Amino acid sequence: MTKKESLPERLEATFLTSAPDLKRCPPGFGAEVAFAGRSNAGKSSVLNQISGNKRTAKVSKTPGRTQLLNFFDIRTGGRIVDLPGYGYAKAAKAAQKTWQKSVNHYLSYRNHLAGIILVMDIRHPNQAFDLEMLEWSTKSDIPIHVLLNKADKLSGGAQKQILQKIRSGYSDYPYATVQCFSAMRGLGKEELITKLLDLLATPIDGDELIADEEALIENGHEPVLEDLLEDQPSDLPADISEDLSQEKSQEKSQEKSENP
Ligand SMILES: Nc1nc2c(ncn2[C@@H]2O[C@H](COP(=O)(O)OP(=O)(O)OP(=O)(O)O)[C@@H](O)[C@H]2O)c(=O)[nH]1
Ligand SMILES: [Mg+2]
Repeated sequence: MTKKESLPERLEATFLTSAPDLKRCPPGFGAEVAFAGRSNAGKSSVLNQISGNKRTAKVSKTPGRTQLLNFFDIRTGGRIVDLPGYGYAKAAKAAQKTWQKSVNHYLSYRNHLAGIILVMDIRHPNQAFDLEMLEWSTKSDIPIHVLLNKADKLSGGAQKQILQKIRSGYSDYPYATVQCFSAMRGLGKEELITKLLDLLATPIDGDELIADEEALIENGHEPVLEDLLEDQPSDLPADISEDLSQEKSQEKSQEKSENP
């Protein structure tokens, strides 16, 4: 995608299926790009912004909304997989373990994984889970693109400052690219769509889903990401702190199924 005029304004995305674990993921078909990140960072909102449809994925003010691996077909080719978030400490431990295991196994063993969009809240970047993802993707040669989401919460100057700081701190992660984004306002959309089209066009070697994850684990293929169940956000710098309770007070009730 070199010519700006040929860049689509949105990537049409159609919900395909939800899977509770790797075994129940659909057979792979083309490249998959996973949206990963802490709970409430805005993964599902990012997908809705780039698909131009607020209803593509379910969004909630309550962290922990996405609890299944949600697959979306992209009309121009490939799939996006909206993953459950990490680090929502208030969720029942057993439930957290179940869905975080499913994320770990998906990332560790899914053949079709071509890249990761790592969504962070720009006000709480580089949490333990984020750094682990960056390290793992670097070791595994999986391209990773970091979105500093909710940029609308900060001034343009503060956005630039944080972007620069994060970029210059990633010298150990040569595959990582970083941008500011706002799922609410669409800021950074062209850059993200360009990146996604590139990743979604990745040729995939070998086709089938690795069906037997247990066998892989027994053979010594440990999942790459481990327990980060209580990865709490660090304190906000005073100049960009804000009342997070406002987000909670706007909470709307959500339907039980994650997607229609
Ligand atoms: N101001 C602002 N709010 C955002 C933005 N992106 C997401 N949000 C809000 O953040 C909250 C969480 O968004 P989700 O998209 O559900 O987050 P998620 O990462 O999918 O969360 P889980 O499914 O729990 O992992 C919602 O209240 C969104 O409206 C953004 O760019 N700006
Ligand atoms: Mg979500």
